[in-house]
Amino acid sequence: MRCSSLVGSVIRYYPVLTLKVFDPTNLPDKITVMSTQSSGPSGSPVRLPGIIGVDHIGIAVPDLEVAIAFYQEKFGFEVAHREVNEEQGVAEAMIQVGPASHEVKLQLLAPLTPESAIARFLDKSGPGIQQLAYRVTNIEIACASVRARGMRLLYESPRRGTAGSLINFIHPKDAGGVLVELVEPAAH
Ligand code: V0V
Repeated sequence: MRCSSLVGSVIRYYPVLTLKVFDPTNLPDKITVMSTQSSGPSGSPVRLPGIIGVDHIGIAVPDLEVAIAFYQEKFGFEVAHREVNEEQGVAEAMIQVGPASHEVKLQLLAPLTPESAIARFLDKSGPGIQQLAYRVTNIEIACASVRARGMRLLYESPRRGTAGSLINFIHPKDAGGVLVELVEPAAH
């Protein structure tokens, strides 16, 4: 096989490998996102780039203080972090379930205004699980891949989430009826 046709075959069948060869400055996530497929050549699933676990489960509550007292009294859970996010229209508390600081947390979300997403959720469904948040290493890359896989994101660009994180959401109608949040924690 001539050299040029060999190179052509490599580019045609191994685009990810080719990028790696010609641009060594690309990080693994950046290479992987070039593959917009959700399954590999052998049919095996390709994980959404950068997902490293469940970050938190968001629970809509009408009153934050009452909800915190409930989780403290009934489960003995500690509050790890509190803040108000005006843009999202929420007062929130991150609840630590066990002793490890990096584990999945509960996020209690109370509405600041009757127009907020949490107020609308409470009106329609009552208190309960409102969202599932996956932690990602790079939100831009994860979002590009979500779009490439045909799922709608709620925001054009990531917005500010808890503790300086960056967040975006996949529409529940595109995510099996679950409001999925992608969260890239702030660098410490
Ligand atoms: C709505 N639907 C849901 C849902 N909310 N399904 C599952 N889980 C939810 N949480 C369904 C709803 O029943 C409808 O289905 C359909 O989706 C369209 O709903 P909609 O009438 O458009 O409802 P809205 O106007 O309440 O909007 C829903 C969305 C809204 C998802 C667009 O909640 C939103 O923008 N959420 C993203 C922002 C957010 O949630 N912020 C608060 C958390 P049918 O009836 O048509 O079948 S802030 C946060 O998490 C922070 C700060 C952080 O983590 O750092």
